[in-house]
Amino acid sequence: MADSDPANNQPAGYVPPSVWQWDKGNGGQFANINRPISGATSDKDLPVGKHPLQLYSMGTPNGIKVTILLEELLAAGYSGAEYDAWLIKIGDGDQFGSGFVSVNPNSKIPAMLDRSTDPQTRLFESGSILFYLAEKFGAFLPTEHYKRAETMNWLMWQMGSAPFVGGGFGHFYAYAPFKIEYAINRYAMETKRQLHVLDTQLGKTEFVAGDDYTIADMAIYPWYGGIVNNAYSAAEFLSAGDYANIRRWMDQLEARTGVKRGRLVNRAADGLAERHDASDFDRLLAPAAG
Ligand SMILES: N[C@@H](CCC(=O)N[C@@H](CS)C(=O)NCC(=O)O)C(=O)O
Repeated sequence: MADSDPANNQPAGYVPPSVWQWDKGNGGQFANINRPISGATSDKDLPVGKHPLQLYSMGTPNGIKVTILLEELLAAGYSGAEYDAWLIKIGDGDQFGSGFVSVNPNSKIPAMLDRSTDPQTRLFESGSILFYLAEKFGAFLPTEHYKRAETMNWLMWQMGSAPFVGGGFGHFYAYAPFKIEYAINRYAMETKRQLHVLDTQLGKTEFVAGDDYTIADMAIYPWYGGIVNNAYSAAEFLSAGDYANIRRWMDQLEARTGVKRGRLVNRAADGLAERHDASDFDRLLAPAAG
């Protein structure tokens, strides 16, 4: 551990104890659902609808990656991608119900069941879900060797990088109970570095992995497009308007029906809490009368 004068620590005088103890009341947003152990805290079955694919999720950046892909598949005519989307309220701890934990032992959305296979297939980790669906339907994942590898490069880049944006920058800038300059500077630097990586790539290619629109775009857009769209109210702080290539790519994606629909799913406040049929979107996406 780097040497430091405890007087400069935050809070002043803090010295990490030899054995860490769980302080339930740390005051940060989400403190009530964070625990140092895994597993179910209540017995609760998951609902099951009529379609083969059952999605248990919430309309966060990790959640909408999957609903964008499902809506893109449906828009492209893959009717087997019909799905029921159930809302898992992570702020209320729904991810710790026994049914959810049996699908995702990591207690995080998104999670999915494919009931068309025997035995049925459980899915967790958004990148794994995107890959599974792209393979199952043979769509949005190129088959040529180089293009497929490049798509997976960028999908894995997103899965490895975005936790620094959400769990790092977003947490310390927006959710921590007080502002820590060191932490905010560290993660703002890394978030801007990642935005620059993406902007540079999109200066060379139409979509992230090349000429084709793929699951890599669907994974990356909710996070980095989210920052440009002012997630954490941080667009100005991060000068997000400077990334013109990201903006150009976002405009292309946001014009797509699949992206428009996917962004609305499992959002109780400003979209569809649940989604069971394409007609569920009608009241939200219908042109305003008059
Ligand atoms: N690496 C996971 C991350 C999933 C994740 O962090 N989900 C968050 C919401 S975006 C969650 O469920 N949080 C609830 C909790 O931490 O208890 C993925 O990509 O699926």
